[in-house]
Parts: sequence; structure tokens; C-alpha cells
Amino acid sequence: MEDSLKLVITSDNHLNRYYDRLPPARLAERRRWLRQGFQAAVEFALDRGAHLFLQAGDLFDTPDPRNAEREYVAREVARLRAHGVAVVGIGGNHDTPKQRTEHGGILPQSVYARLGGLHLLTDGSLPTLTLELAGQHVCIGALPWIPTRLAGEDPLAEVDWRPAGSINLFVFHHSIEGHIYPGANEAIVQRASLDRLAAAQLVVAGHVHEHAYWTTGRQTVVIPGATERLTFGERHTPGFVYVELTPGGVERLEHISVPCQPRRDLALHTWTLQAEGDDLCAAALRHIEAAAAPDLLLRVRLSGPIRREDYRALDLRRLWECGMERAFACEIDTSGLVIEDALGLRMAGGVRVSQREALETSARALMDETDDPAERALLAEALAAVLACYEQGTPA
Ligand SMILES: [Mn+2]
Repeated sequence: MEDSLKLVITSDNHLNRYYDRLPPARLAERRRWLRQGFQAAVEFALDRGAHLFLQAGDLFDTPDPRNAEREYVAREVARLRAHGVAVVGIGGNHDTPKQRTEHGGILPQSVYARLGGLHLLTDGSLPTLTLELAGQHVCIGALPWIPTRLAGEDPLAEVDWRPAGSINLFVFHHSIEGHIYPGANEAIVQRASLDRLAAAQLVVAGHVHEHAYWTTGRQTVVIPGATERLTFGERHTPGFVYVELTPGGVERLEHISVPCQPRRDLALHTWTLQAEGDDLCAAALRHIEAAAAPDLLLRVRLSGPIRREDYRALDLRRLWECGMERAFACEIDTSGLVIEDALGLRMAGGVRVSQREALETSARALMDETDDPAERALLAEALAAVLACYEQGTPA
């Protein structure tokens, strides 16, 4: 019986992801959550005696991760190498510089590549690496991420890949028709183009965070998926993939799930809050207190019609502070609030509360409070100056 090639595949680890409005200690804790999935993939590769550890892009969230993250990855890559595991990687849309003038166009992973820690498939049109692994002649080809590719293009359209391995695998970092990132406006690989990679028993596609795989004839296509949920919209189970591969195709494929930090989307409608009798702010605070938990990433989504005076009385900062005190992190989303005007007529749906509107509202309130025409004129002048400054970004 022939040996199968054992490989661990991970993608979209997004190490070093930054979250604004998170205090430093919590940001560090969040980054520990992000490392956890990548760490689990490394441990799994060592436990199973994998021959190959493949990272399919977006290892880092940016082309310039902090040294702490770079050093962490160096340590793990060194452990894999010390145990004889070959490490192969490609860049993704997050960790590849957008242009040559940014970091000289160099990926953060290239430091490990230069020191022999990993093979980074980044140069040329279809860089292909040949390794002797598990008694097989293994060819690994890649389509490097090109930041200038346009939406509507098929990244595989011109690809003509003719590897000579007994086992061939191909890796890229793109959405595939039918498996598209929500709201994607980018180049997408057409299903039919996968025929161009007919020589590959395994095709690996990083980028889409939800794991999927399918097999057509001898070829299996696998989307390893992300190792943590990165946004509130994501419902997938994060993890990585373990594959046993022979010249005849995939013999075994497992998706190993990893824990993710809990998230909760708390939807609060103004009608529900009003029905509770007291003011909106007190009602919203009660809901936030009840929903919060120490580990939780909480998003509070306020929606529904609201009168201007109620909006002014809604202390958003206090809501946010309450969430930050009781949950791990909190964001307050007011984009679903619809301001009703003074005559009780509702404006067209989806009106956003803009800074401009808030400035006008406060100025008008001050003007309403005075009978002195000179003071009103001064307030009007102040408002105009502030708005000019706000809109043009220059001091009036
Ligand atoms: Mn990506």
C-alpha cells in the first residue's frame, strides 16, 4: 500500500488584527484568541506527523504585523521544521502590500522564507515547488495574489499549469463562484476554470472564511476557512483542515473546528424599548446589562423610529461604557435609527444620524432657548462656521 501525503491546511488566521476602541490589555487578549486557531493547526500537524503544513494566505491581517506576532510565527514555524514538517505559504489580500512602494512590495512571511523556515510561493506567474515527501514527488503550484486584479476578472483564466509530480496540489487566495465573500467586489475564480488545474489532485483556496470542499473525479477543492470568526456577520465554525492525499486523490479530509470567542448581536427596537415604560436610555441599559458577559464581543444594534428629543436624550456614550464594563468589547450601531421630524412625519427609511445633523440639532436647541436676536445670530454664525470646518476639514 502506498503512503499517503499527510497535510494540514490553514488559512485566514489574520494574526495581529487591530480593533479600534479596545484598551491595550483587551487587544492583547483578543490577539491571543486569534492565535489559538493557528496554534491548534500547528499542534495537530505535529501530533499526526504531517509531512506538509500549508498556509493559504492572510496569515497576518496586514503587511506590517507587530514584532510580537512575527516572533510568535517564527517560533511555530521553527517547531514545525524541527519535526521535519515542510511549511509552504502564499500571500493573501491582507498580508500582501498593495503596491511595490509599500514595504518594497515584500510580504512579512518572506523573512521566514529567507531563513529557510518556509517556502513562500510568491514570485513569477505560477511559482511551483517540488518536494520529495512521503515517498512521492509532490508539486505545489500557486497563483500569487495580485492587488491590481479587477472585479469581473477570472484569476485562473490564463492559467496553464503542467506539473510533473505524482501528487500535484495548487493553491490560491480567491473566492470561487458559489463560494463568495459577502459583499465581494473582486476577481472571482469561475467553477469551469478549475478544469485548468486538472493535473491537481487537490486545489486549495484561501480567502473565504467559511469552510467547504467538494470532489469532482480525481480532484478535490478545499476552502480551509478562517481560524476565528472575524466579523459579526460570520456564522461559520472556524477551524483548519487535515488531508491525506495519494496520487489517486483525497483519501481522507477532516475539518477540525477550533473555539472562537463568543459574539452576540443584540437588536434593540425603539418600539420594544418604549413599551417598557421609562426612557429609552434606561431601557437600553437594562438590555445591555442582561446580555453582557465577560468574554463576549457585543454589538448593540439600535433600530426603529425615534423622536429628535429622544435621540438627544439617548446617551450613546453611556450605553457603550456600560457594554465595555460588562462585556469584553462593545460597539453601538445606530444606523437603523430613523429620526422623526418635529411634525411627527417620519423621514424616508434608513436615514442615518450624521455628525452634521447632531451639530445642527444642538445649535437649534440653543437657538430655541433664547429670545435675544443677537444671541440667535451669533449661534447661527457659530453653527455655519462649525459646519464649514467639519465639512472642509479646515479651521474656520
Ligand atoms: Mn483574504
